[in-house]
Amino acid sequence: MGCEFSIVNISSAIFDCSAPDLDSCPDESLPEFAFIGRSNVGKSSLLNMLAGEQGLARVSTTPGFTKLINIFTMNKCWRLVDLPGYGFAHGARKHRARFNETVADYLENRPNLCLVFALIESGLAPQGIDLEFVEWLVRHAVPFVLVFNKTDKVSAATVQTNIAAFTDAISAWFEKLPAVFTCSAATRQGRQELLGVIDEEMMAINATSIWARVPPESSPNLSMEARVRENRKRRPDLNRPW
Ligand SMILES: Nc1nc2c(ncn2[C@@H]2O[C@H](COP(=O)(O)OP(=O)(O)OP(=O)(O)O)[C@@H](O)[C@H]2O)c(=O)[nH]1
Ligand SMILES: [Mg+2]
Repeated sequence: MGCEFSIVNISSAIFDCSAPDLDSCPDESLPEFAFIGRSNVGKSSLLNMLAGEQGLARVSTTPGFTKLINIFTMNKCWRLVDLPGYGFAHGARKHRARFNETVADYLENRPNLCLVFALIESGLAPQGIDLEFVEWLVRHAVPFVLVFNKTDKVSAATVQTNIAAFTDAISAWFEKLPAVFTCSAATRQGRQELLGVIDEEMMAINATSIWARVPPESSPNLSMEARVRENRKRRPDLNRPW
């Protein structure tokens, strides 16, 4: 089906569905890469930038715009998932909505979730809610990389200062820090690097039947869900080599 080859060039990007909850998500046959971060941080814009298609995921200046789990299939063999952001809510529901339960359910229980891109606004000093969310990812053993975005809005020196402060604040939770990327949907900075991460994960998943030491004759039948699970089991410490 072509999935064994490099996926850095995206030749098809298709909207699959908007799911209100985990049960409504499509079948688990394809590996998924999800975007998460505070409302308005730029998740939908980054998805469009990676897919190379403006308007694929809806972008808005209004925080809290993405309210559903929006799923897109790339090259017919892997998916990008645009999740609702955290940290925004109207009026009385303010406290409840700090972290969306649907998102938590997806992140904890989606068996074909490969990797999360945790977006952090690069122009800001570490925010409590982002640190809290990263801690949640660590506690729930969700594999993730940090993506400091909107780098076009501030100087390179400010970006580096904020990244250093953020990684310093979370360093006690890791033996080795998660990989850090910088990007901008406006300048397309970071596109090749993030697609490279996806490429590596896809290659690892395709090789998982070898790691799982299943008899060769049964490996073609190993479900995608099982492959993703094996891949995650194999690197449970988040010490990823990217
Ligand atoms: N300058 C700049 N603006 C950006 C960038 N990425 C996104 N934006 C802007 O930030 C705003 C929010 O972008 P979205 O992509 O909708 O953010 P989101 O995280 O999906 O927001 P929610 O769905 O509300 O959680 C929009 O006005 C975008 O145009 C970027 O890299 N640079
Ligand atoms: Mg959005």
